[in-house]
Amino acid sequence: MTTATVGEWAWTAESRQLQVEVTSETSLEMLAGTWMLTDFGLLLDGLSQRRIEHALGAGEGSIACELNLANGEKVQFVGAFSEGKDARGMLLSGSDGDDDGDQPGPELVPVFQPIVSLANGAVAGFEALARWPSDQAPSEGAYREFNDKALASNMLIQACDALSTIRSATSQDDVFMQVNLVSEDLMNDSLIDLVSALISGHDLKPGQLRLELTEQAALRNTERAIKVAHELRGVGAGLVLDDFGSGHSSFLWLADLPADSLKVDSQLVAQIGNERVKTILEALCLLARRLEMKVTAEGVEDQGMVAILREVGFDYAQGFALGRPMQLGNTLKYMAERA
Ligand code: G
Ligand code: MN
Repeated sequence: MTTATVGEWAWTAESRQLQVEVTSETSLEMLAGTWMLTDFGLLLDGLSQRRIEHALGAGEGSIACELNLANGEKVQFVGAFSEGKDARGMLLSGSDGDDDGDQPGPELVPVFQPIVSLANGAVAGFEALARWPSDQAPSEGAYREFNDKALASNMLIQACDALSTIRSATSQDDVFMQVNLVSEDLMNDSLIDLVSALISGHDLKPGQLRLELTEQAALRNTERAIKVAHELRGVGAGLVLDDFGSGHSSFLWLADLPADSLKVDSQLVAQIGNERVKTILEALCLLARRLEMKVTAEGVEDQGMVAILREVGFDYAQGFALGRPMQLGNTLKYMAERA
């Protein structure tokens, strides 16, 4: 099932008060009001009571909590802490999607791959990539059995948490984070609200959280994808056109999508030694510049390519030669070593 936004909530830590506003006419209206946390807990089952107490007690980071109401319904609290241990966010109806016959996967964890500026060699940002926790990795092929509809929200929430940590640990205030979206994510009514809550909750600058989209992801409903893309921009997210130059990527898509950045497919980048490919890449970089977009080269496996990429006109490079995808701890070490 697709979740829908049904309201908003705000938590004041000092008074331990939870204010809930329900905007749609559902049986969740019973949650509306200004509650002491202990009273609100009476509407929930025992485990959910402890879950929300724990989440609101954390005082920092993001909140993503599925609650079972005493009457058997489910609701999700999603949001983030702002300054001073107060938090706010939104209320989603329904569950992550484990009640419609699909088998949800175990929670995937993000790893972060550096995206390096070719102008100065500094790490400008990261792409968050989903990985199986090492102790839960399924056997080859089992992966496709799962339909994890909460993947994008989980990745967005965890990636923004990590971005906040990287920002404060490195005092590199403008480092960005790119998160991949697939077509199902574009159909999710709560995506914009989640992105908006994360941007304001983590006090991110415009364009600091960037969503990567492939044309493939949007093929099923291009009109919807373009509408969502504009909405994402409207709430302060950046947009990256992923895998450009491979498969179906067309100039029509480039014309219609309000993207600020272009990621060039690794197959094309790998053939930069071929004169014809180099000419195509030069033209692509020029085109991007005219459209006021930045260009990233993907799959850079050879350190020797860096100078050529700069000369051709790329702004950023990403690939094993510049940094492997790393868990947050190693990402922080990597940043400290380069500082
Ligand atoms: O589709 P997308 O561009 O989001 O895919 C990124 C994938 O490419 C990740 O799974 C990442 O691990 C992989 N990747 C990143 N850098 C390199 C590289 O230098 N070489 C190869 N072969 N794969 C890479
Ligand atoms: Mn990507």
